[in-house]
Amino acid sequence: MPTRKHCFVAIGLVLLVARASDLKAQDKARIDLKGDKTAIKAGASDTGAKITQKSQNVIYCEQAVTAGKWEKFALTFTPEADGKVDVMLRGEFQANGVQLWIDYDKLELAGATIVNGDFEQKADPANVPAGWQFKSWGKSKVVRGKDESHPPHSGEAYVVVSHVNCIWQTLDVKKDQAVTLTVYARLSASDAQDAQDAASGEKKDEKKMQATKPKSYPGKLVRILLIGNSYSQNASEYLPALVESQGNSLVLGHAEIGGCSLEKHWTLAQKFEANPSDFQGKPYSKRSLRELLESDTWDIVTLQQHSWLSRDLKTYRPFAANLAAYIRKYAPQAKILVHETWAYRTDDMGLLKKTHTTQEQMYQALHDAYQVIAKEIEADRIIPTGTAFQNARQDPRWKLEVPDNVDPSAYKYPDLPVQKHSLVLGWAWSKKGKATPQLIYDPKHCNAASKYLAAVV
Ligand SMILES: [Ca+2]
Repeated sequence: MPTRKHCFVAIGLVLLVARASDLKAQDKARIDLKGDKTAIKAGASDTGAKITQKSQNVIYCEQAVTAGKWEKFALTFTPEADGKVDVMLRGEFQANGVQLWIDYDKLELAGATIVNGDFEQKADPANVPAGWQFKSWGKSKVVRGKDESHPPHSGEAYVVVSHVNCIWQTLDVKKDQAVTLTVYARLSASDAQDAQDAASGEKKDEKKMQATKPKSYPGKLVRILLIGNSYSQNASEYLPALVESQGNSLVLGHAEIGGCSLEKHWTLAQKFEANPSDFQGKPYSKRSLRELLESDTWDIVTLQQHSWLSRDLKTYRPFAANLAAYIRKYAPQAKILVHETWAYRTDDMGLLKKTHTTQEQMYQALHDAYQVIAKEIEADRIIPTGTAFQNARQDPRWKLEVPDNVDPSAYKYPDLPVQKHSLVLGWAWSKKGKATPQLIYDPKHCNAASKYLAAVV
């Protein structure tokens, strides 16, 4: 029989659980501070914001918000040198993949100067507030007018932003001059509206996105970020022309380095996280993986292993899973696609010859590894480029014809050995870095035929 003590314990547990779920349900506004080579030190918040010093130049500040009620959000930081600090207004990115929409108004600073912190200055034609920069502007907006159900905190305008669709302004700061920021925030009505739309099954989001889609993107628009190497470059080279030929539009982002493995992509992303001003963490045209992930609302992000390593499942772990989690964190809307590489040509004198591996064995091993890893990271789909190549190669109509034991010295420019039905470059003349063309041999990278095939896949 339960004793009275048991009852108290049980009630206590119920209260604890209720409390935990209350805390979990709290929605938060989020302000990020990022010093450009300028170390900044987090100070206190007199409004109870949670302030996290992420690195010596980066501070995250989060504070609970409620719908329909403006609440003060205050924080203090101190620059350790003269320099520049970005103040970014955004919403929390919740663990369930929901990105919150937050209204902000009346941002004021002590210790530094802000432009248009009240969002009253007229926005440009795209409705971006004067003085502010933006990321993924689209559904974010300046709301102007005194709508009685959602009034501004002050003046006639406020801004609506989310985690991905955020705005920022760069401040000039002085060494040891503490900066205090105060702003008013509330859970946006547009967030509540989105939730209602989703619940009622209406596709208003889609309609809104189509309505705000710039005119320069005819037809359907797809945004793809490729995390890969020379193989993803080859495989996507003809994709823009192919998409445009159908009257549609493509935004293609490149997180690519020649010969790059999943491990290297991950290591470089970690370098950026450890120190955002470390140039090694920004290997993609001076941008980091995180900056690329956050630079657009990608529909698809692809992951690809280095071709030589692609046969070996061990080399994918744990880097494919780490990168998938990273993508889900910074591009939560994107589908993750695993982008298959392909086997080398049968006359490859490197990997195939040296490891006594046949083309079919190489294909089967890499295909199996991509399958396993796609399942492990819960990828949305595999792009079966290697399978398409292998199917084409096994078709008797497309049988490769290439002579055995080619002697390069026997060929004079522009003559080439016969290599009918090749799906890779193979023998080719190259002038790269040389005065006269040299006969080179590449059993891995695409020729025009396979670039086309890869783009179609
Ligand atoms: Ca205002």
